[in-house]
Amino acid sequence: MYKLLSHNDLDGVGCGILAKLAFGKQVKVRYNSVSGLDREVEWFLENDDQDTFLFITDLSVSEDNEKRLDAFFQAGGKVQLLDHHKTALHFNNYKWGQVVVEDDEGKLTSATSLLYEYLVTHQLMEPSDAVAEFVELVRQYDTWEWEKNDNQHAQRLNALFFLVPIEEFEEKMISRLQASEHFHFDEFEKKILDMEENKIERYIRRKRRELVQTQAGDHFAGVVYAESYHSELGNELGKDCPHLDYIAILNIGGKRVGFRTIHDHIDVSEVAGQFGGGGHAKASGCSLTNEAYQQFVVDTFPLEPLREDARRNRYNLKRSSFGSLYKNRMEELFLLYPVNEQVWAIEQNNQNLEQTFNSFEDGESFLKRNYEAWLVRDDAFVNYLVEQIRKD
Ligand SMILES: [Mn+2]
Repeated sequence: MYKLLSHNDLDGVGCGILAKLAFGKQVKVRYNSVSGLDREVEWFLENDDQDTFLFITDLSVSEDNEKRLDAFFQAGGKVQLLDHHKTALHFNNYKWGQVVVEDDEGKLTSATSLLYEYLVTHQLMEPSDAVAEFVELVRQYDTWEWEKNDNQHAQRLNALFFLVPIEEFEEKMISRLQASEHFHFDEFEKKILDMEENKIERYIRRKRRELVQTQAGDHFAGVVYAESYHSELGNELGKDCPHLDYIAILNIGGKRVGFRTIHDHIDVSEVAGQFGGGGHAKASGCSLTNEAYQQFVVDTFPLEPLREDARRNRYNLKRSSFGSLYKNRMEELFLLYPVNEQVWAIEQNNQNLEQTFNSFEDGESFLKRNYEAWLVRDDAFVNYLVEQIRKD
């Protein structure tokens, strides 16, 4: 018999799917939260058949259980821990531990990709194209490589994982991977994934209209209230407002703040760290402490949302050699225009600002950080041009 204890996210469940493909009815699989694993390991050591081969994937155990598992192993027990998190590297000191963050070719790993390799090299499973494709989608999602590669299949696989109950997801994937030559979504799945994508798009558009801008320390932050779709929101709002260093997403009910950035020069784990939280460079979070509450809720509550740039213009376009026209809430007009190929300048109400910029993006960022200005619609642009002609 085999037992697999794994994480309850897509990568963890990917491991369960592989185990069931390899061992069929000979394996019992249980999915756990990060904090729930240790109890399961203790239960296994105290109650389960000691001949059972224990796999632990995508999670690592406490120090106490590390010792217990090693004692179990030394006494002839069969156990294999497979993980890809940096924080688990010390399990490589054990014969029963294998933690790989990056493979020999420098590719980031996932628990599912490590288990697949393990099962194939130990001849516990026949390799197949369909399974390899599924494993690669899970790996790309778990390592965020899908974003760089714009791998929509990986993103959709994770969306599907959240749309259906885990048991149903498992069952569907197992029968598909057994029966098909290539991994694919069926027609019904495509339909619900499309519906979900439309729903997220509408949600993000609504949230964009609620986004406020604030200065927090050295950074400019966008602040928005949202309970769901934090990654998608952080990504889309960040791309729509590249002048913001990061997006702070407030979940008041959960008393939490999430931080997301699209910029390589910003590390939002440091931002979260200032409030006692943590995470990764591109995604982090903290509890809504008094300080965080003051900074992101109290101080920003009176602010008006950031206006959106006109999207359907034909004439007043960004990076135009004639200049692009912006306006702020005080009805002041700003023309951002190229002086030559290297220099961009800004005219504020027909007066040149002192600063010049190396690129359109730098100039726009300056306008948006300092004036919260937005690209005006064509009709306002035409009025402006008419005014200019009259003056001349
Ligand atoms: Mn993982």
